[in-house]
Amino acid sequence: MVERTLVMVKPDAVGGGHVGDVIGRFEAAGLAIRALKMVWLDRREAEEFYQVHRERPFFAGLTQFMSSGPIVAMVLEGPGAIAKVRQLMGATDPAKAEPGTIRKAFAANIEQNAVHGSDSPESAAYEIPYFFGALEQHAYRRTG
Ligand code: 3AN
Repeated sequence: MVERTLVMVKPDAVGGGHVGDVIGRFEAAGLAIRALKMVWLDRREAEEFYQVHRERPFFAGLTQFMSSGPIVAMVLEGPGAIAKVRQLMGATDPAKAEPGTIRKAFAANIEQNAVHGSDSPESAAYEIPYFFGALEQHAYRRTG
């Protein structure tokens, strides 16, 4: 099934100069970029994005980190895009991430872990419109 998923290059990977590498991995895997922009979330915006984690012990640290610098948000599309992105990202904890994954390559720890991808169609349905309106998503034909 063709799906759309919300991906973020997190502040650690933006600061580390890995934006191009991360996006390149998704493109090389055949995913189509439907929308893309750089955003610097404020604390309240990060809290709203991660509201499902509000009760978790790491919520304060996570939202502080996610508002510490700009992120690059994008919508990626393709067959099974949600699972495909999560496979390319690797495990949440980079110490457990498979070799060859984005988090294995770039993540410092479980909190500063380089990249985000929606974990379900329900999450994608909340996360995509959080960043992008209909006019910012583009259904061109990918020829390469
Ligand atoms: P994923 O991003 O792999 O879907 P989630 O949804 O469980 O992981 O967690 C969302 C984000 O919260 C993670 N990307 C990570 O930055 C942070 N996080 C998750 N678990 C922990 C933890 N135990 N300690 C610190 N931060 C965490």
